[in-house]
Amino acid sequence: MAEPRIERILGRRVWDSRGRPTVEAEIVLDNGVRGRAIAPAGASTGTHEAVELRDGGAAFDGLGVDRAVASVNGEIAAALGSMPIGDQRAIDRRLIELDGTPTKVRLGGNATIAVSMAALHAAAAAVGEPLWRMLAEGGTARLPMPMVQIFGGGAHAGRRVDIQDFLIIPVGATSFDEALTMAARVYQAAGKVMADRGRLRGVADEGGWWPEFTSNAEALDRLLEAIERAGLLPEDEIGIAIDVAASQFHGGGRYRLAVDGAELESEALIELLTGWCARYPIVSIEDPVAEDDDGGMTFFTSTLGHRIQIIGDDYLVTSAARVAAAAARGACNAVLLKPNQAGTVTETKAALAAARNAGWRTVVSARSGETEDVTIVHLAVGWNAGQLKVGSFARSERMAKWNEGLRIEAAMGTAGGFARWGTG
Ligand code: 2PG
Ligand code: MG
Repeated sequence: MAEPRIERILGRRVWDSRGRPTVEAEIVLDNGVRGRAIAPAGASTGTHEAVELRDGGAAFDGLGVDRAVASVNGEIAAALGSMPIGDQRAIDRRLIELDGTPTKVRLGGNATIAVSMAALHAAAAAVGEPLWRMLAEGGTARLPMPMVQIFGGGAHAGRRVDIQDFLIIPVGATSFDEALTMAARVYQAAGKVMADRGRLRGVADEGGWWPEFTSNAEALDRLLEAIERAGLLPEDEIGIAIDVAASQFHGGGRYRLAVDGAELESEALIELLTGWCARYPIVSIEDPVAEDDDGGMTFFTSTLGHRIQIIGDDYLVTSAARVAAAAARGACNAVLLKPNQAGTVTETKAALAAARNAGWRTVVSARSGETEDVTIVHLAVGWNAGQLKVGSFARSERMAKWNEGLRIEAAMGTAGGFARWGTG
């Protein structure tokens, strides 16, 4: 039987978890099989990442996606029409060439990633396999260790505190299901910790509790309290992770921690974070310094890289070239993989390969603006990425991902594996 080919590509405007417009792409093959995906959207975006094409103007505060949807229905549909669905690399190459810019500013990274991921879904549906299994290509597929936000912050919580994410990693878990159960306990306990202090004010963008704190460090104190209140052991069962997202409070060579009333140079910020690592069971820090602070990132990694995971997000923007360059200068030991930062699935996979090449760990991640789309869970499992970060343990755009992981774990049965902490 002839290989199925792309017959139609449909772009449409749908809405994300912040009630903002985003792009959905649907691919219809000539045998009637379909694949669909939705682009997510960041709030703390890196300067070097693929551009979300937005319309500007008055409507939706300039965040309309009519131009990106038009890219899908127009140029992209015409260029990809009749391509065989089985060759993702060729499809992504055509998208990259068609756009012709380093950051996909012409067609829109939101248009290209929606189409690229829709193609993956169509390809899996065409061979009748779950996406994760197709992506594993017969190799090892494992459920990832979850990284779960408990308190929001930074750009996801009106900058109520400066640090963006206060998260936990259930390092003692031996299965995905057990890891989520532990995360659920800490999440609920954290809510009680806030309620007891009369500080429960709802949740931030990714479902983490609103950070009603008097300092950044207080968030860590309350997180530790929540872990203990949940009846779990800090360090042995639950590790703490933070996403500093330092670019967000960096300017003119200084870091302004508004809630702490402090203005620090790179070295002082690193000293502060190093102090936190001594006081709290922190196992992972993301973007400890700003996206262009190469010296700071190398220094931080040389100081703490042997003890904790140091993730580059805005710093690496899911770029294989930036990962390789960072590895060469001894900056970071892990990469955050956000498909829409790269703009295609193939480029995301290349960043993962570059990280593996450097001996790094890899963390597949959602964005702060999400939807019911669960593609990233399949990427994390099928590529055996090791870790998955999708925000907190509330709001259905987050729970859709965790629940998809549970379904995959159940489908894998006894043959399934779980990326225990320390096993990459
Ligand atoms: C991050 C992400 C997800 P955003 O910084 O890691 O938490 O945030 O999607 O806003 O870039
Ligand atoms: Mg980040």
